[in-house]
Amino acid sequence: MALHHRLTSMALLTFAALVASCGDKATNPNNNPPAALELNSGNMPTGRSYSHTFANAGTYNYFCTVHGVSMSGSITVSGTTPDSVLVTIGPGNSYNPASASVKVTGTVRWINIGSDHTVTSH
Ligand SMILES: [Cu+2]
Repeated sequence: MALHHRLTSMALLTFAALVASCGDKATNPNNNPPAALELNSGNMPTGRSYSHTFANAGTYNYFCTVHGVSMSGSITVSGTTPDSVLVTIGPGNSYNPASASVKVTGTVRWINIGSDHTVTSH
């Protein structure tokens, strides 16, 4: 009886430790799924455009997943103007302008006049 009671207590303690362990993992931000990308155009063949409206101020860096970080750009979101900005992709592996600014709640539209590219946050 005493042995059985001790084993049951050990089993319960082990179970409680496992539950606590799982709880710790669930609240560990390092194990959370990655946040959705702010910019994620997917592949853009020539002629394709992609638009994104920025809700929050900040600097948003992006690159082309086809050509790597050597093809990069950034959007600065701040202030009250302009309402929108156009970024041309190409010719060549470049965003023009590479750095652009738009107001908070403003929209950036990329239009691709080159080969396949993407607009992807990094
Ligand atoms: Cu590219």
